[in-house]
Amino acid sequence: MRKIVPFMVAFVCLSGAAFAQDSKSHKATKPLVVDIRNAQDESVGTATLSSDPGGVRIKLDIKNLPPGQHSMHIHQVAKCEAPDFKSAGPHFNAAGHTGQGSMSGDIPNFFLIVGNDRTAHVTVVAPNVTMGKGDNSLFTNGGTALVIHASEGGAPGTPARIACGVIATPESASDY
Ligand SMILES: [Cu+2]
Repeated sequence: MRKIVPFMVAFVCLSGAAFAQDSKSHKATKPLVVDIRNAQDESVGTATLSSDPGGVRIKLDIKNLPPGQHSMHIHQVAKCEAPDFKSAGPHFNAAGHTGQGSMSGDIPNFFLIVGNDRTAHVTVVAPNVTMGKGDNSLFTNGGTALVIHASEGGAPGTPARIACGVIATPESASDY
């Protein structure tokens, strides 16, 4: 027994050091799970955000949304107030972003397709944003919001906002 204890102490120290180094180098890539809620303030699934070489990867696991094709964007304000989610503000557009006809929070050529079982499981990369520092970070000015709109082809103009998830600055804000 006496011989085992020093060995275990050494092992714990080593693994602790390895963990510290690992978490440091992966700070910006730590996935963030966003709870998405509908106008009745019920959870309709999650979006798992992670850093991607092409921007921010968004893995959607949706349940209980109306079937059909929905547009989805990142909006400016980290506030989702049911039922209309106007609180999320306009599309997120970083200071100085001059993408041709697109805003930072747009996800070009993407529609969320919800099946007849009211679920969707899809991953998409938002190309004009990051989870790091800087103007186009999702965490700039306290965060942003993921907004899902009603099916296309409904009322003219901008389709209503039917679901919203706060992309809040992580508690470890100093990491960003
Ligand atoms: Cu939108």
